[in-house]
Amino acid sequence: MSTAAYERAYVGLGSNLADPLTQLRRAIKALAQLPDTCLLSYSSLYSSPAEGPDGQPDYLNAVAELETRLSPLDLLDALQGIEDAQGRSRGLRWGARTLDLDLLLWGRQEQSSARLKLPHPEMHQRAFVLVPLREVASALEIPGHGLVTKLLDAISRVGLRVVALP
Ligand code: ROI
Repeated sequence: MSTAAYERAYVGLGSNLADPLTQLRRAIKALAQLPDTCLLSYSSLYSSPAEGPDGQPDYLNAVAELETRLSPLDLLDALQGIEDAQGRSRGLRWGARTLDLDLLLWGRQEQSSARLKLPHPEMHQRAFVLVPLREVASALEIPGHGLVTKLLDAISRVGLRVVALP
């Protein structure tokens, strides 16, 4: 049993293959069952056009708020275990995927290793992350980048719409 303190962590969920609504609902159930971790809340599920390479189906995105005693790397391993269990294949870097779980924030930790960068390096400029994140943590500040609400003022939310409530 770990003696580590609990930290607040945020996970971004995304899917654009194989029935994304089912993928995200399954992933949320799996997050609720992680060891040494409580699922505190999760956002509405948002449909959004794929950012990056053209020609992909729209994504379904959401954010989950956790309290965890897992270290960042143990949590990352656990998230990759959920992705693998839901048939994620690791092909193209920005290709379509059944399930993508991004560790966005782990406490106020800032780190940059080959496997894990915290905060997630693109989160502060992605509406499909910031809009659901604001829903679960309206006063949150991203270390190095500022308040989620302020960041949202600066970016476009075109195409993002709620398709299912939490
Ligand atoms: N675009 C959207 N809208 N949502 C995602 O989750 C997402 N994930 C990705 C890339 C390909 C960058 N585009 C995305 O990995």
